[in-house]
Amino acid sequence: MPINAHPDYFKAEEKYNKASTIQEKLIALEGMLSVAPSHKGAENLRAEIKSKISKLREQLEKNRQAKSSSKATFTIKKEGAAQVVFASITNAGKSSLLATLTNAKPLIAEYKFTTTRPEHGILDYHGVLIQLIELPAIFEGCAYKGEYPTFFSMVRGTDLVIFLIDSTVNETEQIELLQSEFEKAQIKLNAKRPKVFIKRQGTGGIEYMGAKYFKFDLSDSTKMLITHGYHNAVITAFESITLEDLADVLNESIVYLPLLIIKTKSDIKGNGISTKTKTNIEKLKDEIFQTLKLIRVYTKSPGKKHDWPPVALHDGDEVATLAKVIHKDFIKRFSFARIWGKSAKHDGQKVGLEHELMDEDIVEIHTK
Ligand SMILES: Nc1nc2c(ncn2[C@@H]2O[C@H](COP(=O)(O)OP(=O)(O)OP(=O)(O)O)[C@@H](O)[C@H]2O)c(=O)[nH]1
Ligand SMILES: [Mg+2]
Repeated sequence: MPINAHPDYFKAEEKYNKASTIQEKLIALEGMLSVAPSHKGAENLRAEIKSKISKLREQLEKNRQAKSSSKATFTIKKEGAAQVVFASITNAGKSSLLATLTNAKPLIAEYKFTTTRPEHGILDYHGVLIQLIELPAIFEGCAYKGEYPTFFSMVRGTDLVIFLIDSTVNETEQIELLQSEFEKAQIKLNAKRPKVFIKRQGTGGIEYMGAKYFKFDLSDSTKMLITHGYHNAVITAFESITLEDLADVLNESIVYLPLLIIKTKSDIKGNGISTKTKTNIEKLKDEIFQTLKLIRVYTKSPGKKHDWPPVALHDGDEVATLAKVIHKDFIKRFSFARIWGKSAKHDGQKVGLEHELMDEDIVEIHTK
């Protein structure tokens, strides 16, 4: 127990001791963390609270998954080359943007919490179809409330999250709120999984490799590993690791997703997008496409103009990937390909299966 903690800390701790459900415990622990001392001496206390939070969130997510496999849950059928989720506080303009970018006709209104279930539509980006989903508005504590856990579980499988930040309201508070609710739902945004790996062993207790990277007392991490059921294991780090990083890695329910932050209502304030004046809408489409790391590749038959629509591939994909997408037998019969565009040294360059493609390349595949 911290000697010099704020009275609020002890109040939160009391709440935690009285809590009976996982949700109540989580809310109390999150309260404890927010008022726990931040000085160096309290580092272990904070790590301990975080580890408890991460274990409970993991438990909550597992319970939810177990429940949802028997009952009908909320799903939106994935369509197109990628899926993108819009999240914001109420009234930031999610529905307006969805209606601007896609064929969807969601309800748009001045009153709060207009959208109560996820809405979706398809953006046609120069022939590449991208599914856009509006999440009902985020509010403090929603991650554990009502249908939100099922909404968030859908987000876990998505390709990109976009925070729409209302320029007419405090921006930092919005970002913090959104980030914290996603974190409660076990979704880390724009973060990389810490480079630490845990391998179970038959015997030998807990061993550490890369000692200089562990920035904590190893007896604390060993305790933590044992509570997660690791009695014999090798822990290898490839970069500096905190106790909190280790707790994250031990929590198998965490997913990592890319994030874009876009400001709305630029016709009133700021330099973001506006659905009223259609400002920066085309730029946003380009940004979505690029952040998804998608590329468009056009196929072509000899002596003809290229086909439409393009095939959507990812940065770094090779001719082989394109061949596989076109037909499963294409690779076997592949002889060579001719390329026009950014990846070609000259028009109609002859290349093999391992040639790396770029956005807007035109490819003519020749078979045996
Ligand atoms: N001035 C201005 N108003 C906007 C813009 N985008 C949306 N609005 C207005 O803001 C209000 C809320 O817009 P919605 O698109 O319904 O916002 P939402 O984020 O979907 O709201 P909820 O579903 O309630 O969370 C409406 O009155 C819109 O007309 C914009 O770019 N400029
Ligand atoms: Mg809406």
